[in-house]
Amino acid sequence: MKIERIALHQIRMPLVHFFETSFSRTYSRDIILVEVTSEGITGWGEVTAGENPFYNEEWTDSAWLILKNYAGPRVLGRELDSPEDVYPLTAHIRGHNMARGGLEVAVWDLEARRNNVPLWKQIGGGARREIPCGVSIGIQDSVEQLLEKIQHELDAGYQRIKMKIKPGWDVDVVRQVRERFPAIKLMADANSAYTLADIDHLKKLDDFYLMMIEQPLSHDDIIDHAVLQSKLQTPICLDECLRDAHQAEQAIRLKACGIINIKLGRVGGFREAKRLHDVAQAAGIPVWCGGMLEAGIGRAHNVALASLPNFVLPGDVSASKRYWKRDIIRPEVETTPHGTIELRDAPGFGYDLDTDYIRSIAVREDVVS
Ligand code: OSB
Ligand code: MG
Repeated sequence: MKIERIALHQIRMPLVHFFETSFSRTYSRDIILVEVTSEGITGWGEVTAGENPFYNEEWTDSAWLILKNYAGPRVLGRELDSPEDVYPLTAHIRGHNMARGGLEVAVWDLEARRNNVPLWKQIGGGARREIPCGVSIGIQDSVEQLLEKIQHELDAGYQRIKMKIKPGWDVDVVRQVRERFPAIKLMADANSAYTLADIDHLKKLDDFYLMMIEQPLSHDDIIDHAVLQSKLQTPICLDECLRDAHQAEQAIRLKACGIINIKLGRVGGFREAKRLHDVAQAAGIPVWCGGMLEAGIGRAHNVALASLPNFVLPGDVSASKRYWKRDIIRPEVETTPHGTIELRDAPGFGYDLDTDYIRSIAVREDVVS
């Protein structure tokens, strides 16, 4: 397949509720959609970079420039044997996995459409027909608000609750959540807000039998996580610091984690996500699919990813309406009453694009040359 055209569309979408992590509060997303065309068939990808370089080094504007000036030109006009070729073609670029990944996943979607198969089948997934779903709940203005939100999501059927923590919003808040909800599957995500100096404080979280604590230490650290894990009963789940399968293999070897969060953008797309999945599976480490407040394309790609065999824990993949008044796909992503998302059998990522709506919320568009 030869990629004949690569178009970039940046859209702006306000969130239904702000989302607060230890690093920032987000009210509105600026998302780049990547459209790739070959022989009249089009594939779509979504770039998961945030609006600021606070989760990792990437943000919407950096991703735009990487796609336009580096990743796009390396793939445009190339004869590809398979979507697997995109990752090595752009590997000369250091970092910027989310920009590279937005293009890579678009080529996978294109290949699935060329073969007239659903994306989950194209990537070798389909181990389950329903994806178990959890929710990620941001830091709130009050504990009462957090408790209400958790109750609301449990009523909707979600299978596990992830709460964001940061210094000043951690042990006491988790204790109150546990008192109110003694039996739920509960976990906490710190987004790198602590250091090894906080070991004694973090050890208090062991009292609340959390499923895991996600990325407590620095965004680029593995070694200190290994030290912390040796002192904690609660499994550590790594997110930010695992950018490829090799780093996951190193983290597993050092016993830095018991669980891994896989995000398509963070690792540069499906090829590396699958490799990371395989490394974890071989080591007996369960994985789950993380989220980056995606619009419909990224959300649908996550559903496909989460159908691989070792995605045995509920992911941060949830219904469109939790994020958007109106999503960019039809139908929107919906959950069953028992907190799952069903795979769809339409070719590619499985949903229709609402192109009129995308056009109406586009803030810039360009083609790679
Ligand atoms: O660390 O998993 C994270 C959102 C933005 C940046 C980082 C993270 C998150 C989430 C939200 O937890 C997951 C989602 O609901 O999309
Ligand atoms: Mg996380």
